[in-house]
Amino acid sequence: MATVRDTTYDLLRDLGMTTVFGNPGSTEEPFLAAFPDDFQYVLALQEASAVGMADGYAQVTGRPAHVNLHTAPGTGNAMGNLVTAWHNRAPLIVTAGQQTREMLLIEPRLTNRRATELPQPYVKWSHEPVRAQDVPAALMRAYATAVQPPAGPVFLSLPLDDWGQPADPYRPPRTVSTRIAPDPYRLGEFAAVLAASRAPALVFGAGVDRAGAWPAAVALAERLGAPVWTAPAPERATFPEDHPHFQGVLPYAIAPLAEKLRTHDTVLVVGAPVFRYYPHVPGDHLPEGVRLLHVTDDPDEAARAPVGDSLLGDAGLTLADLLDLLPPGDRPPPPPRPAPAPPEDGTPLSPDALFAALAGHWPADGILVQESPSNLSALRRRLPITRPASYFTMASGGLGYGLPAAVGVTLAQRDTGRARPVVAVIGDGSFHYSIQALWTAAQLRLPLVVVVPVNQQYAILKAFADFKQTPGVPGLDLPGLDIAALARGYGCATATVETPDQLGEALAAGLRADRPTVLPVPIRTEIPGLL
Ligand SMILES: Cc1ncc(C[n+]2csc(CCOP(=O)(O)OP(=O)(O)O)c2C)c(N)n1
Repeated sequence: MATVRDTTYDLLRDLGMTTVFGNPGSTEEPFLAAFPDDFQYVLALQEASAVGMADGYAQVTGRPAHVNLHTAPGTGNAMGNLVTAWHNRAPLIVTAGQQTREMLLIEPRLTNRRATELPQPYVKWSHEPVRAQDVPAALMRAYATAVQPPAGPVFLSLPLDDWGQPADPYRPPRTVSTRIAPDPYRLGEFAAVLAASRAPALVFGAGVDRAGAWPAAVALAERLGAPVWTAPAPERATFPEDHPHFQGVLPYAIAPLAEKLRTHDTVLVVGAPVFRYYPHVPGDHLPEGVRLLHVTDDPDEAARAPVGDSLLGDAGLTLADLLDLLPPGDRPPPPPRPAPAPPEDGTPLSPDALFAALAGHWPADGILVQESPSNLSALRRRLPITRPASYFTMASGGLGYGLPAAVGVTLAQRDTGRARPVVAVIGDGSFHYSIQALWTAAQLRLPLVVVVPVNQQYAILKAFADFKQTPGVPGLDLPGLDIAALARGYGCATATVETPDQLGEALAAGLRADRPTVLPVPIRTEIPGLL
């Protein structure tokens, strides 16, 4: 007689979910027992890394990823990156073990009290099945919830004695759609506004990359003769950044962002919130007379926008439909933005010099994973992203995502056979939040290269303190950390990098290696401006 465990594995297999990211405990062992040969268990040494890896993996494969956590403490450790997965729109199916049903009333050790509330509000659905026999169907519902727009994480709490129970008859997977087509009438209104616009501007967000819609985004920009910005603080790149229409990333504060749009009369935002602000710089959200049109597949994102008219729709489908509706115009292309001046020479390297060197040695088809807060502007200025699905960071602002995400992205390159090279740039502070992901990369023999700009401080927080005029904040310096020793301790290769040439050599060697390489690079310690 088939057990709940048997049918659950059959369902996972039929859903194509044969990779499990996790960290095991007693409450998970009955699920993991006799782990099938055709499944892969990716062991993380802490749950933050399990979730970050799964998020990167899900984004690259375009499919939900399974994370298996240890009851309440494991879910607690996972929470920061679960917040990120929510904002990243990463379809994660998070399962956590629960104590034996028979004992739950008296709350034995490792009971997950009010299990379904713990991950809230950063999951789309949270459930503990009422009967053991409901576990497979709950998993199917979790899957359907995770992948439908807006995609995101879901949570199931699964009592450990459920797995051996006799199962209901097997029900094969159902399918659901993952894209919303825009309302054609409202789309027609949007197209009419754009066609009549004197000076339209386009603002693209991560939704464009998730939808695989770079070609449609480029075609629309060229059709309209419009400049293109990326929406503030993007978690993915949205447009070829060497295209003459590309103007950069919009600032993440109200007044400076509005200022950038001053010469336009219509702004079309696709696949991003309006807008992802960070420091409060008050002002009007838009210059006077500017009309904003917003395309998103998330009703909540549409509802909370402070300005503009919105249309629910998948970024790719909507852009394709707009192209069908908009006739070729005769607007000249916008003037291209000026190229940055060459960076200054000398050691330690400035962030600009480091990233100019990285760009100079960048591997064809390379993927960048980024968590380097104060150096972000320099990195994005020097290393344009020119291909889709090539840039990943967190949408949330929570550190501890980039390093495990890079491991998940690299593993997905191997598992999908794409074999694209992956380079992570992780600040020397950010490096420590999920550092144990390095061990997983080493065990999996992944050729990930991690560049660590070492400024021995939380520079971005010093910039924020300057901006808010709050001097005297403690805890912003990071002396005495030996990044190379830590990396070696987890099984990674390291090399000394102080010059652009050393970076080139170490990068090439690291991408050819059969294990991860961590490259700490001392950089200058000036504090850049926040905006
Ligand atoms: C989980 C979490 N804890 C704390 C913070 C606050 N925080 C934001 S940036 C930052 C410093 C990052 O330091 P580092 O990676 O060295 O980059 P730098 O600012 O020096 O470029 C901190 C602590 C955060 N964003 N997330």
